Amino acid sequence: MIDFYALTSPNVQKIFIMLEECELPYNMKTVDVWNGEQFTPEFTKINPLQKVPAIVDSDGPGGKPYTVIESGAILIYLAEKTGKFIPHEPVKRYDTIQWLMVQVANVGPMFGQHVHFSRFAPQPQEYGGPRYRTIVNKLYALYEQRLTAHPYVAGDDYTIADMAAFPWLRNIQLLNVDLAKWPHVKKLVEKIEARDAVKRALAKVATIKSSRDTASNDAKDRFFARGKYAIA
Ligand SMILES: N[C@@H](CCC(=O)N[C@@H](CS)C(=O)NCC(=O)O)C(=O)O
Repeated sequence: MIDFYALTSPNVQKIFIMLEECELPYNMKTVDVWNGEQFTPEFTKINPLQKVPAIVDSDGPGGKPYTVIESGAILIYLAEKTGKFIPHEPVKRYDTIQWLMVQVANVGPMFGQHVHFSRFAPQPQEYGGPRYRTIVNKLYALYEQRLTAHPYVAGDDYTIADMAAFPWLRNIQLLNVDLAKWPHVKKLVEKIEARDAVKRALAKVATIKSSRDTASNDAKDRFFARGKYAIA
């Protein structure tokens, strides 16, 4: 059985999708990051980075419990555990891994900064605003170009590279992006949204209540590492 430490964010959605695609049984354990539950000693033992997602697989390597943090590492772990959604043929496998890395090293952090500076930071953001908007647009352009030549992010097959990119690429309301500008990205998003496992995953996410809009100012300061929580 897999204990899955979760909430609603795109990085967590990737893991819901993979678990549902692989039909792996799991216990969902929500961590209310908007109210500081990621900072408890119990959760910090599971993930010293104090972020979701994280999983604890009771049937890990050698049949022993094993903990995995970081959405990209969790996707690779589950793909190798099940032999699914990561091709065996070397070129296809490395194509999958490198496009997964493009997502975790660029899309996740930069889209996250864009959301922060456009939605949560004091306005107007004359420096951070245009900087992260530009980076987001350049990343959409990269995926658009890639998907003009290939049906899926890593090539011919639906892989963990798609599952990683999809929750961010479809997050158009939060990002304030018009997908009409990126027709091949739009096509991929629609294709993945139509999958039964993805529908099940998104339905699970929809059952989780986020405290984003109700968290206290102090909890938000801690979440955003600002005010009295800033470290000089
Ligand atoms: N690189 C990590 C990022 C995870 C992440 O940013 N998680 C957010 C979800 S909202 C979180 O737990 N934030 C809590 C915090 O930063 O205190 C991954 O891809 O798993």
